[in-house]
Amino acid sequence: MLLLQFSTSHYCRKARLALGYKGISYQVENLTPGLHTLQLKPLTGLTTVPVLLPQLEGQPQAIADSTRIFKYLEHHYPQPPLFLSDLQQQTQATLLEDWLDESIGTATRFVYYQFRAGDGKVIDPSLSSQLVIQVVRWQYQINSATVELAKTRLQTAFEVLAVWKHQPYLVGDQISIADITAAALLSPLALIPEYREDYPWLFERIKEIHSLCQEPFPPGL
Ligand SMILES: N[C@@H](CCC(=O)N[C@@H](CS)C(=O)NCC(=O)O)C(=O)O
Repeated sequence: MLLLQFSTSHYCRKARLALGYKGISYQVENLTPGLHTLQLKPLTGLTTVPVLLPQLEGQPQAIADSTRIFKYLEHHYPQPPLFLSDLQQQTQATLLEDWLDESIGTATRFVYYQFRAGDGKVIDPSLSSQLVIQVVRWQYQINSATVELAKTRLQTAFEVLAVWKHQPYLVGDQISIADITAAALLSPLALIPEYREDYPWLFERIKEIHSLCQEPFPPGL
């Protein structure tokens, strides 16, 4: 099995956490941002990573999008489960996953790249790194106004995810797609000191989930 990814992408981290939790052995291929479209478009019709190539007879050639990757893995590798057996709980986990994907993963990206272009420049001040950051900021229209909106969305996320303060899992009594998605998509904030100081419980859970999924901790943790 091969995972096409960007090494720093939090959506690719999400796919790796699921693969790791299920104990599936796989290899990764790190694509070059910019050139990635040439490889992905003919394969999936999309331009985003992660893309999973099962490389198995009778199975799809390529699965694009982290949500579809979850579904593929659960179907073909049901043990240990990431979907909850209680239907109502699974619906809640699905809703959380979709909201985290569509709203919070993007908000994290905005706040993270704003930080890396400002106070966080010291993390990697090299010209090549700063160039990539500027291209991403241009690609996603990341500026002080859009970052303010993203920060407001993150505040909502901290309120919703505060469940983690009192219980190990967001829904039910076992890890689910909601926990994995939250752990991956909020992980870039670990490099931003204010968030680390204000939400220590969040980063403790992120570490726990990474350990459960045998995935190295994200930068900053
Ligand atoms: N909904 C997608 C989002 C993935 C995504 O946004 N990937 C970014 C990297 S973090 C990407 O591939 N961007 C490149 C592009 O859009 O061309 C998923 O869950 O897989």
